[in-house]
Amino acid sequence: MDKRSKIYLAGHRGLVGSALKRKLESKGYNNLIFRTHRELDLTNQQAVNEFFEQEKPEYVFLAAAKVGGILANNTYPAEFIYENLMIEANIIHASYKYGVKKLLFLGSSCIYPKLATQPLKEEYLLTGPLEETNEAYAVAKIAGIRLCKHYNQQYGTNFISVMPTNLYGPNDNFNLETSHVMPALIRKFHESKVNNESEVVIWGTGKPFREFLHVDDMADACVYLMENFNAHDIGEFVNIGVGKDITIGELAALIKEIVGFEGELKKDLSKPDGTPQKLLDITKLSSLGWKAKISLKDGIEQTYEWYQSQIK
Ligand code: GFB
Repeated sequence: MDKRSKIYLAGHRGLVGSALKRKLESKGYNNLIFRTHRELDLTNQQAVNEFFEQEKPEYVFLAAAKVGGILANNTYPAEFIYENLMIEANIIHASYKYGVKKLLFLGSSCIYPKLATQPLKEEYLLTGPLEETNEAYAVAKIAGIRLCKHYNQQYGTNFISVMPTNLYGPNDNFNLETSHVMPALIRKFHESKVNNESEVVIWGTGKPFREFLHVDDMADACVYLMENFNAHDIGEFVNIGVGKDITIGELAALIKEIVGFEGELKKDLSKPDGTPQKLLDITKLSSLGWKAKISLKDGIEQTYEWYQSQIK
């Protein structure tokens, strides 16, 4: 990839896509192309083929996806499986058909079996049953990994897959029904503080462990891999994480402190816990020479500042 390469960034307005856009632009890549959802429906194969035929991108970052937190995944599984399968299949196939030099596909740590040994090594893929709350999304993401693998195998393409842990940061979805835990808790603690409320409700038991990576670190890792490696260096895919996790209860306590809320925590046990733990093994990533730089505390403080700037 050189600075003038034509790079298509799919999903440039989302959490990961917008971070990739900031990272690529700050590194001087000056031939980036984007389309909004309204301009290009990525679930429409014909529209995607026409776009690739016309634009002929040289590199693709596939950060477009239907994503959401535990409740959204559990409530709309048909949308999660259908939209993600269509987006991946259309973009990956068009990238092969129109000669893209390298593509980066983003998966998720929920692809691993629910009760896999921790930390999760890449080779644990498809060794056991998935977590029920996000099975639809996970199956779609596993299909994306295998599309890349088999296109590389049969057609000699250069499609890389990466599996990030739970991500957070600017441009996240802060809708309390559909978001992930991090933006939900930042918003809940903030609103309770501002409204002088006495308690904040967290979903589930607070016991599950989650690993959190700031999206600017994620973007940095993705660009680093695209600049320095090819699919055959990486193997089927590589985990992207920090190698450390905390419980949801500990996360809530940390956000409470950062926001400065002084009331109590209450648990809503009618909401699901999801998978008990999904800590990524980052041995392969470390051996490729990358590690995260943003601490969890700094990352949450920065994200809270961003959130406050948006609601003014
Ligand atoms: O982030 P989250 O929605 O998704 O939930 P997953 C993580 C944990 O936080 C669960 C708890 O145990 C939730 O019950 N939690 C506590 C909350 N309070 C809240 C709250 O107010 N909102 C939310 N959303 N959770 C998703 C998958 O799983 O992770 C996706 O569904 C994807 O497919 C994504 O893989 C990264 O970590 O459980």
